[in-house]
Amino acid sequence: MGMKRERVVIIIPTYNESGNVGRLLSILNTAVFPKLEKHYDMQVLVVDDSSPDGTADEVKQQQKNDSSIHLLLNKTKRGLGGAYTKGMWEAIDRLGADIVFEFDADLSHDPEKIAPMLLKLAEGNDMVLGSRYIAGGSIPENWGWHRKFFSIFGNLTIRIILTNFSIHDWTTGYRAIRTEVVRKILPTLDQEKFMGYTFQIGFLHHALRAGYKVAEVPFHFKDRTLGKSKLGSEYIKNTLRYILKVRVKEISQKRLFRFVVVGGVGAMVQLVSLQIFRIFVSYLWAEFLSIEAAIASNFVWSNLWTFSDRKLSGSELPVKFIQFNLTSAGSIVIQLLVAFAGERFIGLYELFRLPLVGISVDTGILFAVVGILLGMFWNFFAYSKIIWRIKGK
Ligand SMILES: Nc1nc2c(ncn2[C@@H]2O[C@H](COP(=O)(O)OP(=O)(O)O)[C@@H](O)[C@H]2O)c(=O)[nH]1
Ligand SMILES: [Mg+2]
Repeated sequence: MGMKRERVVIIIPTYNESGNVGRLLSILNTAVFPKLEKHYDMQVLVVDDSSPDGTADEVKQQQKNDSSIHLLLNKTKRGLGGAYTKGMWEAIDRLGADIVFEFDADLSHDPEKIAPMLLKLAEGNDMVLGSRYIAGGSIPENWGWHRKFFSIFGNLTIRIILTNFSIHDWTTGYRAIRTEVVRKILPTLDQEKFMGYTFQIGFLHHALRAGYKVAEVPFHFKDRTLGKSKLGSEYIKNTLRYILKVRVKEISQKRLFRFVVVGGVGAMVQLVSLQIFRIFVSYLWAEFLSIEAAIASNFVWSNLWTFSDRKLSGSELPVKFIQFNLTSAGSIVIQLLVAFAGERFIGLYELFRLPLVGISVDTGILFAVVGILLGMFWNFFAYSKIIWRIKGK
C-alpha cells in the first residue's frame, strides 16, 4: 500500500526533570519507536520552561544523535496547560503532526501503551486516554492515602457533576489526540484560564461536547522515582470551580430549566402584586390584576430568556400576548378540571399529617399538585409549539 505514514508527535512537558527525560528519550528511541516506524513517523517534542536543573541540556545531548527529537524552550514557567497549548501548536504548525500524544517526562506513563493507543485511533476514535481506572489499569500501591483519595474521589466527583459516566479517567495526562481535534478545541479554551488538571478536564469535556469519539486504554501508572510532582493542592479548588461552573452553565442553558425558573418568578410576582393591588382595589379585582401581572412576567421573560433563540418581533407582540393569555387560561381550566374530577371521583380526605408542624396533607393538595404539573405540561407545549413555534413549521 502506498499510504503515507502518519506523523506522530509525542509532546513531553518538562519542569525540572533532569535524570528522567534523558532516560525516557532513550527508551522511546531504542525500545518503542522501532516497532512503530513501519506505520508511523515518530517524533518527540519536549516543552521545557527553562528548568533550572538543566533538563534542556539533557535533551540537547540526546538531539545530537537523533533528529526526531525537538525542543521548545519557554522563557517563563506557564504551567501544564500553557506548556501543552504551545507544544500542540508547535507540533501542528511546525512539525506537521497528524497525531499528538500528551506524555509525562517522569516515567509514570508506560510507553508500551503508545502502540495500542495508536491502534484505537486507527479504529476510528478521535482521542484515546491512557486510563488508570478501567480493568487492566491502576494507580501506584505506594501513593499516600490522600493522593489515592483525591485521584479516585476526584474522578468520581467529575463524573457525577458532569453526568458523564462513559469516561473513567478524566485527569489522566496520557493521551493520544488527532490534530483535527486539537485545531477545533484549543481555540475554544483560550478564553478560560486553564491550569494543571483543568486543562486536561476542560479539553476532554469540550471534545466530548463537540461529538468526538473518545476511547480508553488501560495502563499501570508508575510513581516517579526522581524529582517532585509539580501539581499541587491548588488544583482541587480550580478543578471543582471549573466543573461546577461548566455544569451550572449547561443546565441554565436548558429550555426546561428556564421555563421552570420563569414560572417560579411568575408565581412570586402574582403573590406579591396581589398584596399590593389589594391596597387599592377590591380583593377580586386585585386577584385578577395579579394573575395578569404574572402572565405578563411569564410572557416577557419567556421571550427574553427561555425562547431567546426564537424572540418575537415587535409587531408580533400584541397578537402573541393575547394568544399567551388564552393558553394560560387553558392551564387554569386544566387545574380546575383536575380539582373537580378529583373531588367528584376520589373525594377529599386527609392523607397524612406533617410531623412537628402538624399540617394536614389531604387529597385536595394532591389534586392541586397534579393540576399544576399538567398545567405546566400544557404551557410548555403551547409555548414551544404555538407562541414561540419555529417559523415555517
Ligand atoms: N513545561 C512545563 N512542564 C510542566 C509544568 N508543570 C509540570 N510539568 C510537567 O508535566 C508532567 C506532569 O507533571 P507532574 O508533576 O509529574 O504531575 P503528576 O504526575 O500529576 O504528579 C511532568 O513531565 C512535569 O515535568 C510546567 O509548569 N511547565
Ligand atoms: Mg508525574
